[in-house]
Amino acid sequence: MKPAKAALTGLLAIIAALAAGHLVAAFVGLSASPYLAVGNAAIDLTPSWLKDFAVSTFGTHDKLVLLIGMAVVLAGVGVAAGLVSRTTPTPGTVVAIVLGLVGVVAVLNRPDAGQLSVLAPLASLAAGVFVFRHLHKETEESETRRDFLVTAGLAAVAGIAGQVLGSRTDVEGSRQAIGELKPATPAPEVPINADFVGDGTPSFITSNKDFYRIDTALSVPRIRAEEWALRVHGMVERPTVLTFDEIRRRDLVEETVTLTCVSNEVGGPYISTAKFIGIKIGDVLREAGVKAGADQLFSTSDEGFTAGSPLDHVLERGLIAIGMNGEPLPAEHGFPARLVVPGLYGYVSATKWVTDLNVTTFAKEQGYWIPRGWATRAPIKTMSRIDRPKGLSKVQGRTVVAGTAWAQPKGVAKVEVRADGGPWQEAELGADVSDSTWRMWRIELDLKPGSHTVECRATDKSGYTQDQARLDPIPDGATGWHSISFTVG
Ligand SMILES: Nc1nc2c(c(=O)[nH]1)N[C@H]1C(S)=C(S)[C@@H](COP(=O)(O)O)O[C@H]1N2
Ligand SMILES: [Mo]
Repeated sequence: MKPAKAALTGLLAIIAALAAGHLVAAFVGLSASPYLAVGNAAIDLTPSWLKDFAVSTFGTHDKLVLLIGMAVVLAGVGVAAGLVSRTTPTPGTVVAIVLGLVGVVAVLNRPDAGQLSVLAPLASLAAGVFVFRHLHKETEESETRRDFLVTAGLAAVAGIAGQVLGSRTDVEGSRQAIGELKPATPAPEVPINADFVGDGTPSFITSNKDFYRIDTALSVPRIRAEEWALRVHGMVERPTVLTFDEIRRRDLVEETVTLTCVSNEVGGPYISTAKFIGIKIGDVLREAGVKAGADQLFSTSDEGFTAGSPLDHVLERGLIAIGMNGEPLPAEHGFPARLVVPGLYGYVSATKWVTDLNVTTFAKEQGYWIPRGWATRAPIKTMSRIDRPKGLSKVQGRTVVAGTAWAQPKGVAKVEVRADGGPWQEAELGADVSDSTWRMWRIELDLKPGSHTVECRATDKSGYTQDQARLDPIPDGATGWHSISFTVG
């Protein structure tokens, strides 16, 4: 086969593969497009120095530069695959399969990928192999030219159709169009002595990427901000509907809040803290005029999850959040909007992808988890957790015990630690950021070589000390003192 034809065969196979995947992705979520998924994977895998370089060199065009760079590399691979397949189509076929599998892996690793998303890279794999082998056949020059033109035309149509259809549900595009969210009232700076990361506590603010995640949805709901609206109705004088733009045009507040999951075991990981940006639910409900007798705010999400919160608590503290740590909410954390209510476990308050607020009574409506055995009312329990030493670890030298404690919305007043059932000793506390957040602590213990067990307990600002009795998370949250056993070497 002539080199020019061989090169073009490889190039067209690549283009057809990408276009086919992009088209299928339009139906299963554009983030499943192998081209975009590989790009996103590249972004996630990029070391931060290179990311910083890219941003400082290309600014907000850094993503475009990446996509163009990928296109150039892929074109090169296609041409090379064609050229090494001049006598037999086998090498090019192998390249098409390998690239297809890279797409499969990239798509399966997307956090927002739905169950069907693997269909998109599989379509790419099939299209790549088929087109390559079809064009590779020795045919008359005129027939070759026709086949090449038809392939290029079909690929262009598929790619453009995928982009147009897919962007209807392109959440990332919608998120990015929102740009920076500037709160009129920013949260106070978190002081550097709020955590003891060096001693093993989590960082005070959890990054969006590391924020714990709990939801019942099989795939992340994909809602564009432009198409989203929040209905406010029920026992109110003036039912209303709020759009995303109406919310963001209001004076936005920013609050640092620790979210906590009721299903957290003693010592468990389902707790994280972010700076949430939004508006007060209380303002919205007071404008709507709450009628006498209502005692529950019943919130419903786009995909059907529901939560019922005590109305008085929500009027005082609840937020309709549209931002998290300076960005629009990530899709997994409820984009375009969610509820955040300091002091209540997530399952009775923190509805993500929220679309409906019904002011009602507890007698009338039950949230998603209530018929499944969980309590109707679930204020967060005063708790503490040891983060270091790790269980069964070996500690050399002095023993620093460090962890976190929480009692939203009361706030943490004291954390005590004891070793081997001895006397309680008061730990040093991190800066008191807010009663709606966790509080880090640390203490140095003088322990002899050998095995030891340490326990911790928190006291909140109401003077209540957390319960020793070990209770399971169901129905309204675990209790008990966290304990860790380790060896001093
Ligand atoms: N739509 C929806 N919202 C939801 C849930 C859910 O399953 N679906 N889970 C709730 C629970 S149990 C918790 S603990 C918090 C967790 O929020 P996160 O995933 O942003 O950490 O969201 C709450 N909001
Ligand atoms: Mo939860």
